[in-house]
Amino acid sequence: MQNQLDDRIIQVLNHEGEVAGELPELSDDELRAMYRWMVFGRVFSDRMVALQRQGRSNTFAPLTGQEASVALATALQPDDWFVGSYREILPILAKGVPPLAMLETYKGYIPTQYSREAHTLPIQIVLAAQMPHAAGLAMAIKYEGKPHVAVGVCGDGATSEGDFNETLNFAGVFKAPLVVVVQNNGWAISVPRRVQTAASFIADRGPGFGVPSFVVDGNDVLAVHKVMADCVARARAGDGPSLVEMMTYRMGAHTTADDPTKYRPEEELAYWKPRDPLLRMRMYLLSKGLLSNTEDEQMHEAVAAEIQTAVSALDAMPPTEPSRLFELVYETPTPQLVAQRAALQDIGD
Ligand SMILES: Cc1ncc(C[n+]2csc(CCOP(=O)(O)OP(=O)(O)O)c2C)c(N)n1
Ligand SMILES: [Mg+2]
Repeated sequence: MQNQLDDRIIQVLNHEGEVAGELPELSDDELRAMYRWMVFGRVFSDRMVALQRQGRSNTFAPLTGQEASVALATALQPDDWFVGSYREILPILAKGVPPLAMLETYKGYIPTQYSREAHTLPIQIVLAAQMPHAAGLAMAIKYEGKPHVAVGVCGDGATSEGDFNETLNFAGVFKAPLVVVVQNNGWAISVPRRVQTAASFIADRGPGFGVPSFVVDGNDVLAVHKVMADCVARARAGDGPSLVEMMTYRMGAHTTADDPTKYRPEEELAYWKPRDPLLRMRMYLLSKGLLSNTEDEQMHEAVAAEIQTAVSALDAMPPTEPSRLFELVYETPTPQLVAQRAALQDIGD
């Protein structure tokens, strides 16, 4: 049974970084760029956790272990849309949102302008609420007859929300040019994946909605890119949506406000540590002669310096005006919002 399940998981690189499947079409430079983004994600996430601990950032959701998620964006063109949650900041950065704009989010600013330019939406915190937005973007693309696609991403826990299932149903019926992706990282805060569905895979939802589905090794960046490239090509050709389940693991805490040692068995982390997506891609690049240990070190240093530049710019920005909270949803605020804004003003006075 276990083997049958494993057989369904699409892999390009095995855990040792050896080629175990069909390689996607990527140039040496593209492969190196992909790895650099993964390094960027690891360093950025660690830096954000440190900033939060120093009181320089709001709550942050680390992405350590989920760096292969960058490949959710690498098969996209600039005019394709990418929509995700707090866990998808790496593909959002790769889609073109500048690091400083991303940092601003964690200081209370909402970088709407950068998001629009990069064809992304600001990160979603309300679970699965981004999925109907992604379907809406896909339908807008379809109505306008444009050759673009939308990608909507959520976590395993979010698949229990109506929004997720309604998105799949709607996209299937109307053949939306949409790729629905689930980053199954094993946990929804302290709730394990097995409590979300009795099915072997979340991807099993797809056939029930008439949507083709794929299960991919979510720690294998090349496999994720390959599956995404195929699904994006199908959506672009007018053949409708697909569902992709990435089997991955959240190696850190849910957020900086969480302590996973309270609910997660240590053996689980021990199992996943050698399956670290960064390690696998590094081993592959080293074996192909596309990276040396020195180049790897230099890359880490360059990435840290780039992030430091953005952090310094962030530190120079004033704290956000709390009342901005009321500005971005309605053009004309509702009476409730007017009252709440006044109440906030009273607290401030
Ligand atoms: C509608 C809604 N319900 C509950 C929450 C609180 N909450 C925030 S993250 C989270 C767990 C999400 O797990 P998952 O979808 O697997 O994503 P992950 O955090 O693992 O990436 C919960 C319950 C929320 N943000 N939105
Ligand atoms: Mg999860």
